[in-house]
Amino acid sequence: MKPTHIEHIGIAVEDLDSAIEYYENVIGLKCYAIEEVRDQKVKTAFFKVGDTKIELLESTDTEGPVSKFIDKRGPGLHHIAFAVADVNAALNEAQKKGIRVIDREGRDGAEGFQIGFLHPKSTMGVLTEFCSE
Ligand code: CMX
Repeated sequence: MKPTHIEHIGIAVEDLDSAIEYYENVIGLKCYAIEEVRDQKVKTAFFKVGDTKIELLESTDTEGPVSKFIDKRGPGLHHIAFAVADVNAALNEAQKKGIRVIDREGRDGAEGFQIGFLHPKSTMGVLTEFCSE
């Protein structure tokens, strides 16, 4: 597994509209897509910065991972996502190296990507995602 770049940085927010306003008016980025990802119980907003994206995450369900995260830790940096050629191979390889995976194989994420997560307790506190097109 060799990631090509940081595909996106996920940021948990309480209110998508006001977060979009901040990234547009203060940081100067343009939101180019808003998408609900039912499987992940989130509504997302995307901004491009070079090869990397900022993904804002607003929870759509009080039992969803982002809602739980905000309840426990407050809004803020949620995860880092590495672009890889094959998400299943990357998850497999991490697992073989003794890393605890959340997903054994890729699932559907935003923008048509296949995504899979490594558990933050196994990755020095950083929820880590692999994604492939
Ligand atoms: N980053 C770092 N640590 C995190 C974390 C995060 N994003 N989310 C939870 N944790 C911590 C918790 O605070 C907890 O730590 P403590 O025990 O020290 O308090 C620990 O991880 C484990 O928590 P848990 O109770 O076992 O599990 P949770 O129910 O909180 O779930 C997690 C945590 C990571 C397994 C779950 O959020 C998950 O499966 N995430 C993957 C899916 C996801 O996050 N989807 C949203 C984004 C989707 C997208 O990008 O489209």
